[in-house]
Amino acid sequence: MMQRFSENPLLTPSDIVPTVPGLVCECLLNPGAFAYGGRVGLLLRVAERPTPEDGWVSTPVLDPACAGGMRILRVRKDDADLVEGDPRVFHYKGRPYLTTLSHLRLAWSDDGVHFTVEDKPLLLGEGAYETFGIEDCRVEFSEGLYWLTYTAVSASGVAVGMISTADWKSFTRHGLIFPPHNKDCALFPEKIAGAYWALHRPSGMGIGGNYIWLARSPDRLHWGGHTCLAATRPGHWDSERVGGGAAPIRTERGWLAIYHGSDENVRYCLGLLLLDLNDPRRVLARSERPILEPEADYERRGFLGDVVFTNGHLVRGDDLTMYYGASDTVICAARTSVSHLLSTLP
Ligand code: MAN
Repeated sequence: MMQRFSENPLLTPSDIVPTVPGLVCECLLNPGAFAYGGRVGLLLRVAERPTPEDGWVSTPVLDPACAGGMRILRVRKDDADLVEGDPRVFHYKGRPYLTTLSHLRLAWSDDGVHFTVEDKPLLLGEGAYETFGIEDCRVEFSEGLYWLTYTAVSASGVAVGMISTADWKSFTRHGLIFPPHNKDCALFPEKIAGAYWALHRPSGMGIGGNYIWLARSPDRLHWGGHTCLAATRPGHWDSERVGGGAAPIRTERGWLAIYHGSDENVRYCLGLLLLDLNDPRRVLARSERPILEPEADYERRGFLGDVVFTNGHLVRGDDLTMYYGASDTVICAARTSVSHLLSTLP
């Protein structure tokens, strides 16, 4: 259903200059995508960790009290207080930590295929709610500003932060717009029925699950009118968790949203939701089968194998270019048309 670029992967961790000496980029993933000044911009998630040492687990944590604003937590592998999980997380003394620290960095391209990555981070985690980093940023242009919605991670939880910019040089931080546990927040590109709308993904504890929700707001800061749009489907490719991608696309049949879903084997695929144009709380259709699933070698093997995950795309007329993270390690792209995607829905 989608044609992978023959140039894939477009960017890999070796394209990244580490933020500070002693760190290495382990994962390059999940870019937001936008057009600016005639170029294509990607807002990459760069996930770094200290150079691996035999017998040790170590991770960077942002800490304003430390020199350079960062400290390294270093634990012996045989420490009885260490519990390792999947490659992304570990527990130490009963507390969860991420194995990498993420920041957001820009890459630019004239053709949407060949990208040059900036040498320095654009945005680093700031303040008490971003000490474990910032991740998976959606970028939406509306009313003259780019609106960035991203995952803010700290010991207090996983939440959604928002930043706006006009020129990619100065930024306004709006703080957290959804408290923990929440991520995968995408703003709609325009107002509907006089309100701003956002997809987001709270996580239910015990009752409920990792479902896609919709909220509306008078000002993008205060959200209410909550509706659950899509739950996981037992026995399907999206049985364990679902979450929205980039901003839904306006089409003549409705708002077309690309979302990710994973199953009990932590295999991440992509599918579609179609929402009513005038009332996006109404789900008109949903993909039975994925529109993209991990098949290429670079999608099957990596930091977390069997993952395709998107939070950035560009639409020009009927053409859609989707940028995505593959195996939580490299950045790829695939193309299709909006009309073709619509034709796959009932
Ligand atoms: C999950 C994964 C990780 C991410 C954390 C925190 O474990 O998506 O990549 O770092 O959540 O958001």
